[in-house]
Amino acid sequence: MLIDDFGEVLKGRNIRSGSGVPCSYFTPLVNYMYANDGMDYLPASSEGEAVSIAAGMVAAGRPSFALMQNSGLGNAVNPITSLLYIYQIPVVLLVSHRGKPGEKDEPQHELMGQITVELSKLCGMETFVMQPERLTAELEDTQRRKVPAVFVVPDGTLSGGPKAAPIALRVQSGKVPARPVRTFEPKLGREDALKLLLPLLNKGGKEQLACVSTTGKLSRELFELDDTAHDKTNRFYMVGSMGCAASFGLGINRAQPERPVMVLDGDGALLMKMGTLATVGMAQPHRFTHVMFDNGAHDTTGGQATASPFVDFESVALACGYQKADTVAEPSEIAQAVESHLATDGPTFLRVLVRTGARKDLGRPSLKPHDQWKRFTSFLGG
Ligand SMILES: Cc1ncc(C[n+]2csc(CCOP(=O)(O)OP(=O)(O)O)c2C)c(N)n1
Repeated sequence: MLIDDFGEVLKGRNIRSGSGVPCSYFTPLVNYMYANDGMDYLPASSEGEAVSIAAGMVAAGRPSFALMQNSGLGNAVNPITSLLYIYQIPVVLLVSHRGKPGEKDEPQHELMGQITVELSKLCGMETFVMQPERLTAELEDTQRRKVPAVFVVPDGTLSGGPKAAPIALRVQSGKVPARPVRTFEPKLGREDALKLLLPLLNKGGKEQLACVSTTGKLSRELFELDDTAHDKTNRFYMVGSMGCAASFGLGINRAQPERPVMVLDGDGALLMKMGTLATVGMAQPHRFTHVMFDNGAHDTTGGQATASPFVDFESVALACGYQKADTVAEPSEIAQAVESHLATDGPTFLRVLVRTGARKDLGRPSLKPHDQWKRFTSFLGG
């Protein structure tokens, strides 16, 4: 199928944006996305991140795809099962079929080639082997039913199109000035620190912020603090897909650049998908405040240590292209620091040091994932 024809099919379904980690089978599509005005392609650091970016774009009203090599399907299984599937987010997944049985390919693709279609189905995805003559109808049908779907793309399905512009690689070192060494110690637990943020999260107005909170006890606490009546429509509690809060928030801001997005992350979650800091730095979302609640632990699962105390996140975020980065631990400074980040042209990064531990009677969001999705997309106007 010539890529221009495929592009027309996408446009016909109003799919004009996507993210991904490439496979050579998708070279025509990636080049096409860059060459065509009105199409938006954001390269991702990992396939799971691409899924989550596309999900954020869809949340904000832009039908989107995530493309990947089938070897990357393994990297994306968790966001597919615990984000797309449970919330029923209609992202179109394009998965190449390296190692297709009967075709000669390299040894690393052999097993994944045999299980790609089955694996996709096992992940709860409606799965199609892409056939040009059926594509429009299948896309139309899955979009009408608002379900995620996987299109497995055999070798040679997409062809033609423009050549890629050469990469102009010119890097700078030493961009992050040395900062004075300071030491911080946490005074508050995560829930008490979250409490300080509520007035900022709940500020109404025309440009009310969208808040995406990470998996684990942080989201459970935030929900219990003031959303048990289910009226905080600007919240998205990411109950699974650990590490994907920032990429989801990035997708939202990509689709609605004027919408302020605040991501409430954990140190374990952020470390799991640290490549996302670079993707955020590349994408430069201007209204993007990334707040990491750092307790040096996987607190939710029992307080096991993370590598966070060894990492100077401020420097990492700045080195990745964030415009501002700070660390804060004093209770009297937390809300002010967040407020100042919200007022700054982003992306910005704030590390909030907190103590481990949570209350014993902590519940879980009583809003079902798909109801949460409907509430959030309607807040975003989608
Ligand atoms: C992919 C994946 N691995 C492991 C888990 C189990 N898990 C749930 S929450 C969590 C800890 C998250 O740590 P962090 O982001 O630092 O947040 P905290 O619990 O400390 O607030 C882990 C490991 C998971 N949900 N998903």
